[in-house]
Amino acid sequence: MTLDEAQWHPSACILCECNCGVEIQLGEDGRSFAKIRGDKQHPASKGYTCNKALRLNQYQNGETGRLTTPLRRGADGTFEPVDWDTAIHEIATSLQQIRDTHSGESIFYYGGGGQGNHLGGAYSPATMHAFGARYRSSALAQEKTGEFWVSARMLGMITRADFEHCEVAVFIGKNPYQSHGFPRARSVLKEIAKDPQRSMIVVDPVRTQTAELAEYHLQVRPGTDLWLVTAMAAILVQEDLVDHPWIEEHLNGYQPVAEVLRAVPVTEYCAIADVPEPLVRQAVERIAKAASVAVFEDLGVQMNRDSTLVSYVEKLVWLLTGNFGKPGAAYVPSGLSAIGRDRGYPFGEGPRSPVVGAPIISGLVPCNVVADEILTDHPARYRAMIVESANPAHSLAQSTRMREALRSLDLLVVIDVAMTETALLADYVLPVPTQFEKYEATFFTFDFPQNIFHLRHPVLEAPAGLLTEPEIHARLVEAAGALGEADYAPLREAAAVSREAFAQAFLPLMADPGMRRLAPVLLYRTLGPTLPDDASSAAVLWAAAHQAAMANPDGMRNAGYGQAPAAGELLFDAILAGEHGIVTTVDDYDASWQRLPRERILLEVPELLRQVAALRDRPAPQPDPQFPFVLSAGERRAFTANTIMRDPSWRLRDAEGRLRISTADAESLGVSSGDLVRLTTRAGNAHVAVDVTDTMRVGHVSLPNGLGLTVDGQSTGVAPNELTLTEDRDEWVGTPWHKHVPARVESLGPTPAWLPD
Ligand SMILES: Nc1nc2c(c(=O)[nH]1)N[C@H]1C(S)=C(S)[C@@H](COP(=O)(O)OP(=O)(O)OC[C@H]3O[C@@H](n4cnc5c(=O)[nH]c(N)nc54)[C@H](O)[C@@H]3O)O[C@H]1N2
Ligand SMILES: Nc1nc2c(c(=O)[nH]1)N[C@H]1C(S)=C(S)[C@@H](COP(=O)(O)OP(=O)(O)OC[C@H]3O[C@@H](n4cnc5c(=O)[nH]c(N)nc54)[C@H](O)[C@@H]3O)O[C@H]1N2
Ligand code: SF4
Ligand SMILES: [Mo]
Repeated sequence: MTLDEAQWHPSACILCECNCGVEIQLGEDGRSFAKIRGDKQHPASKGYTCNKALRLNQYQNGETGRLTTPLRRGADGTFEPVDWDTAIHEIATSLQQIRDTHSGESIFYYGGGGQGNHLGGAYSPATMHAFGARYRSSALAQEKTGEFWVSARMLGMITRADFEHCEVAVFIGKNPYQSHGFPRARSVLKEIAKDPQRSMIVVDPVRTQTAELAEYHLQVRPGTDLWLVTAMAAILVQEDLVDHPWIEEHLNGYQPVAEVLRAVPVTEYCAIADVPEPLVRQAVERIAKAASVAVFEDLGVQMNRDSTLVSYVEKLVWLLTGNFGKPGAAYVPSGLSAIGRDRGYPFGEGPRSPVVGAPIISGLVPCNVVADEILTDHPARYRAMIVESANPAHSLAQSTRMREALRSLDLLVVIDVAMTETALLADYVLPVPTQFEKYEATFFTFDFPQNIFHLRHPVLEAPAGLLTEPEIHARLVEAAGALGEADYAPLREAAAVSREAFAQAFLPLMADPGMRRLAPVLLYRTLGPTLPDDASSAAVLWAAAHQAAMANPDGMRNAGYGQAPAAGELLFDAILAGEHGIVTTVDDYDASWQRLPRERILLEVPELLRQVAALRDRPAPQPDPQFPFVLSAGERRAFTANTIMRDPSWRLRDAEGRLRISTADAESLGVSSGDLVRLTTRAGNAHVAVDVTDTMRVGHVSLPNGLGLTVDGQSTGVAPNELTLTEDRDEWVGTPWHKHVPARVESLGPTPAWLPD
């Protein structure tokens, strides 16, 4: 058989949240990825991939520091291999001791999935419950929690927007040409750019590839988006460009909001943001006259000063113009999980972290307080941590402090494929198969009007000696004595009879809240073994499918699944069989309205509106003479993928991750592309080669994210969080200011060192 005739295995790219469908052909060794192509049968990506997917072999087979056996830290501080039974037994014993001596609440869970793998994390509530753990977090609590909270306050649900069908696309601190965030992003951007009827507005200090395609590039001064976006909302009100009938019909709180916006000095705010006022006005008028507007705010503002306030005012812009619940506008996605759902307590109310008292949004403790929650003698401090599929020693602010916190724990357990920066600090490292060696899926399915789900089947066999995440969770839960044969036997019997019998045996158990938390493992051990092709890991999706059928009856009926409860069963079977991904819901545009918990959307969030009003009295931000540059620490580029891709040879360009700097700044420093500079922040310093470009504003420099990984003792590039501080965070929800780090840049090149005065 030649390679061309070899089998194409459907799977997905795991490097960003889009999870484009791919097909993979294995080489003759049966393990290397010989060829990768976009999967035309995938219902969202439809054959699309970006450049990053084509070299996924580097994740599967590259120099990654792949783990092959469970490891335990020995008395001398080095790792020693241990067998699984020993590892699970010792971890469970240690967690029980911590629970019994202190409280289960001192056991903290972090992670649960990167960009491609959420299936394992879906089992984590069972482990947390088995050991009495209560607090958790993930990367979402350093990016999206501000937006989640604002959405909860205003709409009661999260929203996404329909870029495929919009007349005007607006990107605020978002570079979808590189970072994607919606299906087939580059194609959609190019379609908008070349259509004379449609427009793109980009708010970004950098002339990104997205900005290059835009009709309006508002090249904002870094960190002043609040002034700019407030001016935009104000122009709508002051020029009476708002959609009055729609507001009357759907919104509450227009009057107080309009009053604040009427008082905004637009000229002054545009000057602070350093964007020409006529350009701002043109962009706003374009939004107002469009039949539909889709807006995406992302890390450029969410990891920046005033992020929560910007999220709020950004939503005012599209709500005042009626851009919700219609083609090309914002929508509420269906989905198999509750990612981002928050109760939206008024500020100061609602759950809080035990030591710092930081607000917990969508169930997540702010990432920037995790170290503070550990490095203290407070009795409620976290003493043990389970890290699954995340790399907080690298990805959270102020790595030096995070490492200190992780080292000071009584117990750190890391579940990963590779010896990561976090795993290096662990007491136990538990190795798992890669995302191509097991069933996997994500819950990042936010498409509309047609939503999808993709359960990926294994492409190759896992090496011996590894356990999947669901198996690890099941063993930990059993070692804790929370579940056992007595719980499984009746369900297994029922499962042997029929799914219906299983449902009848299972559902009554769910009346008990503890059992509900343990349900994933219960399903894995009982329904799991009855699933075809060793798909036990997918068992948790059975419950998710039934819940989805109840939550989205119309969308599921339109997608051909009929009515609950049969619809849930049909959906689950379709998920199991649908190797290329399947359509889960086909919504009417009205579905967004039906998904809102309240009939009307609230424009007024009093505590936030007060701060918008108070902006008039706030002085314009001034650079610190000690740190005259603003560093964006962690930009998405053509070859970055968080820390998922550890093999540096994956990067065909920008291998060492250069510091981008404007032509004018490079001239005054006397440096050219490739020269080394010393980059200093309040947290630390690094030596890095510069890339001189006229896409950057004067005074702004940027570093890529995900570099500075250590593989086999070798490190490439700068780890961004060696340069950030945990205290630099949002006043409301604690999200970091990674895109706005005051910095100093000094030449180390052949020319004399330049020092600021
Ligand atoms: N290639 C690639 N794609 C990815 C990822 C990856 O690692 N690599 N990661 C994925 C993940 S986890 C996420 S969360 C998304 C993030 O996706 P994005 O948010 O699009 O990514 P970033 O490049 O971090 O930041 C976006 C933009 O913010 C701009 N910015 C910096 N400062 C400011 C400011 O003061 N104001 C404004 N308005 N903008 C500013 C930057 O110039 C940049 O263009 O990307 C996903 N996609
Ligand atoms: N300064 C700065 N910091 C940032 C950002 C920034 O822009 N600037 N961006 C932030 C953002 S938006 C994000 S999303 C985070 C991302 O940071 P994290 O959430 O910490 O996650 P990743 O870097 O995606 O790392 C995923 C981990 O999963 C492991 N892995 C891969 N496959 C599997 C698997 O099948 N099973 C298991 N168990 N593990 C697996 C990888 O080896 C890796 O260790 O970084 C954040 N940190
Ligand atoms: S990195 Fe590219 S190919 Fe991979 S999922 Fe994202 S957009 Fe698709
Ligand atoms: Mo992210």
